[in-house]
Amino acid sequence: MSGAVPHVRAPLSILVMVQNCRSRFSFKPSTWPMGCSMLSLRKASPQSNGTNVKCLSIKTRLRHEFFSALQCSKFFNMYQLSLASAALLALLQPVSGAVFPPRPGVLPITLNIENKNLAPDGFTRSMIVANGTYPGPPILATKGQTLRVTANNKLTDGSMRLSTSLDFDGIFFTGENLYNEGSPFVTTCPIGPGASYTYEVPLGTQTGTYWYHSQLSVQYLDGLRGPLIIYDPNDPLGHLYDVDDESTIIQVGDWWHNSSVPLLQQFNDTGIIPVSDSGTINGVGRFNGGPEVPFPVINVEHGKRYRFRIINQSVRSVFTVDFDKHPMTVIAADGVPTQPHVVNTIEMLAGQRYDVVVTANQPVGNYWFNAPYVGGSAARNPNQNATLNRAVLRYRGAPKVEPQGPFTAPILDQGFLLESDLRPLFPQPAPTPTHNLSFELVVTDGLAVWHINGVQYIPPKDPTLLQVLEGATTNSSFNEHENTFVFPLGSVIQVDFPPSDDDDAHPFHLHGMNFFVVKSNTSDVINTRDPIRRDTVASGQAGTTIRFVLDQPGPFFFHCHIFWHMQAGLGSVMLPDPQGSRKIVRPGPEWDALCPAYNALSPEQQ
Ligand SMILES: [Cu+2]
Repeated sequence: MSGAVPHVRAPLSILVMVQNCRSRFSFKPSTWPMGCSMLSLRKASPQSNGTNVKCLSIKTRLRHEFFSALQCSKFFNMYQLSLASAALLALLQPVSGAVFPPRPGVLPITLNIENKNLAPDGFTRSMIVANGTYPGPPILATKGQTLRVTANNKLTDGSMRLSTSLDFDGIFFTGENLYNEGSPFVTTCPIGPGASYTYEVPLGTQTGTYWYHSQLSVQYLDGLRGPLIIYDPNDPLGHLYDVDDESTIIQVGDWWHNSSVPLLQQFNDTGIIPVSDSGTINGVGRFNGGPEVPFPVINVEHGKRYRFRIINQSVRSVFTVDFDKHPMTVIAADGVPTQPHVVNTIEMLAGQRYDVVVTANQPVGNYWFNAPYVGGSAARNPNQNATLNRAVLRYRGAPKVEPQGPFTAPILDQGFLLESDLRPLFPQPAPTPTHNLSFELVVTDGLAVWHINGVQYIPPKDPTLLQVLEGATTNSSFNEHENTFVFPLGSVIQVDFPPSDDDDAHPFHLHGMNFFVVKSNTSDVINTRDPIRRDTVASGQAGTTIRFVLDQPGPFFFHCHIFWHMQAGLGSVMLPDPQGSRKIVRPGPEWDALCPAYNALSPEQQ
């Protein structure tokens, strides 16, 4: 990559054209409003050796109304990274698939998604893993970077889905970049076996604890899940801890010995979610009667303070975590910093994350980290023993033995985290809603069928975003089962989940943004003054109310993070401003190719 770097006065409207097979840009620059920075576009020249350059033209007009003062820097980042690098450079990339060298600010990651026999809890099974490990390799980014994640689908084992798609759980997406968001049949089509896709994900100003997983069907139960951490070099809570690195990531999840395709068939046949065989902590677990797989070890040093980033990567189960004799100071929920709040025990639903600080201030020794779990009736699966899900917190200098004493179940009435007790570090009042929705979640007894207000979500063949690009504009553009709600840009949506009598609380998760938890399932208090913001919230027996601002156009998936429930119908799509989406979203040819390729696959290959 070489050539001139034309500096363009940052534009109010810009016309970008790439013509023919050579890199000819024509700009129609004018000036940025509100003093945005200069925009620089690096011109990529075609390879002089005559390699084919993709022949495409792109015409983008950016509208003035997107450049409010608040959005200025956000938009600038997005523009520079998404449009300039992703669209222009991708278009000019030789068809042979040459890889751009790493650039400052870009974090290139390759995930080879493949089948492999592993035994997380001592039982060997074929799995779906990224780069050979369960959980997948940690994606460790720094604030402001752009992830460039190339997923190479090398799946061959037909007992699991052969296609795949990655979700970057909790990461914010702009309307322009929504096509890289990875939700099958909402913003994209799955990646078929043998195919690849590169997700370009600018992280903007986001920081915190996130994760990635397959978003296709219940495929992530086969192992395709891993952490995604965005470190903040100027963390406002950085003075509270000494250690925050790969060793302080704690991933818990439920685990099955069978594969997702037969398990899903079993669910569809009976209406009963298959109960997991075990749980894992950082990919290691035990089951009744299984081998004594060594418990995972979390190493600490006396006197130091550790920022543990705890991620519930389960497909269904609720995990309740505590450290024996070590209280936890909660400092973030779902990536959003909170005012420090000391607890002993935290209940985590599927998809939720908590960052906690733990001080290694006990006598040098070994202590249990307990993570028992609940997901359905354990009596249905004799393999399951939730009390075997634990790890060893080991002080430096302690003997390499298991902690003394029995496993102790967490004491629920003492120091138990109530979500409603959390306050954001930077409080904002909840905005006033412009639209109200009420989501009543009802199961059909004996069937794997769930409804939201009587509607079972069934994904369309063409992703919502593709339909938008092809002209879908109103609620009636979508069939009932797409459960899609069109709103004007800037709408503030309030969603009420009325109290339910379900055994499971449903962890509702919104893609691409987070929401204000105005009423938590853990409290009767309505808090519009300083509610926490998160992206996955329990809706259950006490009722829950959330609000979110739809300030980016395009379809955002909103679903239960118990993927069995999502698969059975607990899904919906928030669709602000489809016309606006159509004007600004410009997926590249790699995205365009996904649906035709997927639709051409046999059902077994999908
Ligand atoms: Cu659910």
